[in-house]
Amino acid sequence: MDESLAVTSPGHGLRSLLTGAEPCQIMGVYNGLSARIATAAGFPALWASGLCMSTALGVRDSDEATWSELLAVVETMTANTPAPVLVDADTGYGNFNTARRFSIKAERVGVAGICIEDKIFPKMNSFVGDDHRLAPVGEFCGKIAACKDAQNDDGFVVVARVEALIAGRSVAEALDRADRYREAGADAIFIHSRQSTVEQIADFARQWGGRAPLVIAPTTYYATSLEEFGRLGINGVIWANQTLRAEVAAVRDACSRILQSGGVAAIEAEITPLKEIFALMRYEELEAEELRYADVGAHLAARPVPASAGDAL
Ligand code: SPV
Ligand code: MG
Repeated sequence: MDESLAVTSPGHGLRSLLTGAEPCQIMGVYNGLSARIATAAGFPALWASGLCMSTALGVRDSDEATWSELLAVVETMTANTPAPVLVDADTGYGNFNTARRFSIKAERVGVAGICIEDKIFPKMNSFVGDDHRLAPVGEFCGKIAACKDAQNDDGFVVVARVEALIAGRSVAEALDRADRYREAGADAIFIHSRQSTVEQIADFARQWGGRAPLVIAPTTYYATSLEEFGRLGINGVIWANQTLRAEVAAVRDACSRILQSGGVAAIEAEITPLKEIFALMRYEELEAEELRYADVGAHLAARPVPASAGDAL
């Protein structure tokens, strides 16, 4: 990556975060509200999680939602954050052509980049079952090249996600695939593992040796510190699904307590006050703008219309 690129677009913003001195924390979100909350909390970049968006749409993370349904959700995120959004593109929804169409449309809705994984469509979430078939290397390299060729902004980021370790293959195969994807044009590599410790990722990262920025999602090896990830040469850490899981826990608890007690008194002090919701959504901006445009409108309406007005019609 070219570190000298100015931060002039979401893609350039993400590039500079992925080439910083510390690993960048990328928060998983799934709608406009969660994007807004994560941004307000201070996360510099967001992950539009396929698992979380699918779950929030009431479908499974096995390409049950169409890519246009998902991009409609992603658009509500980019409308609610100035932070760069990296969107989970699953396998690219078919061949090189569907992948590049997704990529083009994702760029149009304002994302910083896409992350495309080397599995077969329809893919299954990496934590479900053991049937994770990998795409042929050449076919996946073609998808990466097609997405790179189709980008409009030179900062747009294409992350190649290596699922070899999820599929039970060796670190050597994961490294080989990652390097070929880098040569095909990938700007960064997402190496995924579902082991409960960091060893497998550490082994990969040491041998990778910084050939391109490395991104991980430590969902199962969550006990490792950010500092340790930094020492291993990891550039981006995606907290992929914790927001959704926090929401499920909180909403489930509220629903059960309201039903059991036949009222909301017991939880009122624990849930977010409406005034905080209004502040989060910047209702005060709407109020101020309403007054401003009433003034502008009144001023324009009071102006005398020049005698010639309308002659040209
Ligand atoms: C997602 O958040 O949709 C991901 C990450 O792809 S994972 O669920 O860990 O596969
Ligand atoms: Mg996903």
